[in-house]
Amino acid sequence: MASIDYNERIPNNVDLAENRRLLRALEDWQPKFLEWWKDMGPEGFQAKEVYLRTAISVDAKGWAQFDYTRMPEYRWGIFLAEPEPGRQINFGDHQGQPAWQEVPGEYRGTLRRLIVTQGDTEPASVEQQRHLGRTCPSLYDLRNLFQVNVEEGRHLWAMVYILDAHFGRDGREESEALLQRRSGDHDKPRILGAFNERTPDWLSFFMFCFFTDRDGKYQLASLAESGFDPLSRTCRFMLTEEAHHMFVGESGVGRIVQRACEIMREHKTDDVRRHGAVDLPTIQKYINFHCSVSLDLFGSEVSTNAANFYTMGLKGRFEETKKKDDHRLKDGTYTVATLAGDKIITREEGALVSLNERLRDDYIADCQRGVNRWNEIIKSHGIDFTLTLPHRGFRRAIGAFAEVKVSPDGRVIGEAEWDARHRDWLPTEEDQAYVGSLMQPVTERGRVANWIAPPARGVNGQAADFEYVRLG
Ligand code: BYC
Repeated sequence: MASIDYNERIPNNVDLAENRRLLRALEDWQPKFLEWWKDMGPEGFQAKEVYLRTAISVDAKGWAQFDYTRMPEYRWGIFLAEPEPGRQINFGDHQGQPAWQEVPGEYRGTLRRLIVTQGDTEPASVEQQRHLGRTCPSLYDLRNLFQVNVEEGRHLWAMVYILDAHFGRDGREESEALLQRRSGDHDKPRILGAFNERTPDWLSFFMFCFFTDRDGKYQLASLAESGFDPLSRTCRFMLTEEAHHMFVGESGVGRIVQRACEIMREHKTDDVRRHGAVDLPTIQKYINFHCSVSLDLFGSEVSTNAANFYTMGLKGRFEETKKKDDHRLKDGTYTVATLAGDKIITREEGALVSLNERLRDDYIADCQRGVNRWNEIIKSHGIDFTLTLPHRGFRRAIGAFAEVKVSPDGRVIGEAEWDARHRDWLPTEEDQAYVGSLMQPVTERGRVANWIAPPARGVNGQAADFEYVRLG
């Protein structure tokens, strides 16, 4: 295994020292990245020491080293999963050919666009979360936020490495542009819709980690199947980090659910707001919002772009190599939800053009497993309430359902019903103001805000009252 050369400014396992041209490009980009991090990264905590996990190698032992670090000094490195000897392209028109080690010329533009779209989400999420440190519910949560942030920063490095190493001058221009777009900016927005939304409070943050980072998992898993080997290896290593982000989301929402249930039981009331917790119907509204925003990230149900990415061998299916079919999909069909007048029906579409919907199906099933675990918490308190995912057509801005209004239970409805009911389905200004009012920072060691249960265990085996961030 190639070890990481810490004498270099950029830790890596890609033999950077041997490639002076690439090293220079990245060393030129690094100060711009740090400037962006200072401007748009976590506000107010740049000089504090944080108990962070840093990857120092890609093997099981070395990728998770814990120590105190100031975020601007975090060692954002470039790590690719180990090469698979003799790896082939496993799907599409080039199936059976050796995996590409260099960009296939005819697909250069398409591949670059996929990588830029993926790369753009990483700094966007850091921008969206930059104010949250000020209102953390505990030092444990503050540390987890920063861990997520530095790793999104590393994922940006991962994509910039691919652009700089394999796309020459236009790659370097795209790397610069990734630092210039801004989440929510009117003139220079981030590329995908969800990454221009606000993340104003910690309930939104946990929902984002649960729903939006999970889109990341499925998109990265599809890119990990790519016939372009450097992209595949980069994404495989990114996925190891992504798992922690979804843990932060699922356990964060789970702890808020738990606190609501404890207060319901203790005070024999549904009105937990009076006791400073978040009520289950409000949590449901946040689920509806974040799930629908994230469903849009999979693109249209029927997409020739998706078919082309697959046929070209650039982006596979989730767990492509485990599937038992011809991996070309020219003849197969897939069941896709669509509109027929004011009814939602399913229809057989070509398997190739349905790849976005297939990935969305995998994603929804995974989300449902997490929601089931939240419902277990509710059930264990003897409370009769079930959290649900909204119907896939609810509040969509991309794809077949973008033109109509759909209720969370999957009925196409008119404007009048939407106007009358949407306040029951989505966070209202009052809901947001209430959740916002709970966001008072708790930074004493071992203490946790009243609206969220303490974590089940500490980070890396540390105690609950461990000093996860040194604020002194
Ligand atoms: N917003 O054929 P269509 C993550 C555009 S998250 C705005 O339906 P396609 C992370 C589309 O570009 C994972 N525009 O879609 C999570 C196209 O434009 P053109 C990010 C959208 O191309 C948390 C047109 O509509 N990774 O890592 O099959 C924290 C028709 O498109 C949207 C990726 O996304 C949208 N939501 O699929 C940190 C993977 N959806 O061609 C990180 C790379 C579609 O008409 N990207 N459009 O100009 C892709 O695979 C594809 O670009 C998409 C879209 C799946 C996103």
